[in-house]
Amino acid sequence: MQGVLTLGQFIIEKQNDFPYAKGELSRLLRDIGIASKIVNREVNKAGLMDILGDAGTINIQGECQKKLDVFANEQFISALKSGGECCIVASEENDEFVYIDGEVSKNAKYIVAIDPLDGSSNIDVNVAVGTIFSIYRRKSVDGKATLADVLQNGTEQVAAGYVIYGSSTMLVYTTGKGVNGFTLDPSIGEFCLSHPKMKIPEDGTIYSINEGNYVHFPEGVKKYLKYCQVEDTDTLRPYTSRYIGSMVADIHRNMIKGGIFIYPTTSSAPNGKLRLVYECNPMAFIIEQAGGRATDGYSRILEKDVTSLHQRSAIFIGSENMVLKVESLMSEYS
Ligand code: AHM
Ligand code: MG
Repeated sequence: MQGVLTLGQFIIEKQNDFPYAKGELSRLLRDIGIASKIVNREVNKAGLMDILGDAGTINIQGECQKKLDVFANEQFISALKSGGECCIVASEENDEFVYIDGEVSKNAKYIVAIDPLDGSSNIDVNVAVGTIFSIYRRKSVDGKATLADVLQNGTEQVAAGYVIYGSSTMLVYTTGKGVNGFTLDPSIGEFCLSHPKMKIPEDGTIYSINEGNYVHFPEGVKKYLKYCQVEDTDTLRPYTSRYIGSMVADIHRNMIKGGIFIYPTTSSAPNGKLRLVYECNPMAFIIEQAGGRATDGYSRILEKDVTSLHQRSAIFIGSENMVLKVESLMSEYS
C-alpha cells in the first residue's frame, strides 16, 4: 500500500519547480494550509453558535464571538504575518490592502490576495463555504511595496488555490504546473494528497447560474440557458442545473464532474458581482491549469487589466467546450 503524502511533504517535494524559489513560496503555502485548518475548526462549530453565543455576544469563556468571515480574515493575516514571506495582504474583508509590517516581512517577496470566507451567507444553513487565495511576486525591488505590486494581471500569479469546507475539507492549489487536491484527515490533522493532477472534463452536463436573475441577463446568456434546457440525446441535453451559491463549491463540483459556472453582468450589476483579484483570477488560474477555460464572456479572465483592488468581473468558467459554446452565443447576441 502506498503511504500518505501530506500537503507539507508535497510542497517540499515540488519546491524545485520554481527557478527563483528559496523555500519562501513553500513556506507561504504551508502557512495558508495551517490557517485554513484553524478556520475549518471554527466553521465546523458554526452550528453551535446558538448555544455558544452568536456573533457580537459574549461566549462562555467571556470572549466576544466574531463573525466567521472576520475570524477567517484575522487567521489568514496572522498566519501570513508570522510566516514572514508576505509583505501585503489584499482581502475581501479590508477596503484597503494590509501591509505586513515588521523586520522579517519588510523585504518579503510575495503579495497574497484572499477571500477568507467565500459564500459566507451559506454558513447559517450548514452549506459548504470556501477560501480563495492568489499569490503574486512583488514587482518593486526596494522600499515599501505599493498598490502597483498588488494590481497585477492574473497571468502574473505564481500560485492560487481554494479550500472547500464541505462534507470533507479540501485544499486545491496550483503553482502553474497542474492542479493537486488534498483532503483533510481530521484524525491526524493533515491535508493528504487525494486528487493528484486534477483535470476538468472537456465537456459537461451541469450548468450553475443564479437563474433567478434571468430577466437581468445579457441576451447571449439567456440563449445559452435555453440551449441547456432543450432536449437532444446526442449532446445529453437537457443539462442538469446545480447552484449552491458558494462559488468555490460550485466550481469544485464542476471541476470533478464537468460543467460550467456563470456569473454574468446583469442590468443591476453591470460589471458583474464577483471580484477579479481574489475570486475570478485565482479560480481562472486553477481551472485553466486543470485544462478548462475562464473568460468574461468575451475575453480571457487572466488577461484582464486590474485597475482596482475590489474590481468586479463577469465570469464564465469550467469545461472548455461549454464555455466556448456560451461565448459564441455572447458574441452573436450580446
Ligand atoms: P461573497 O464573497 O459575499 O460570499 O459573495 C460571493 C458569492 C459566491 O460564492 C457565489 O457564487 C455568489 O456570491 C452568489 O451570489 P448570488 O447570491 O447573487 O447568486
Ligand atoms: Mg467572496
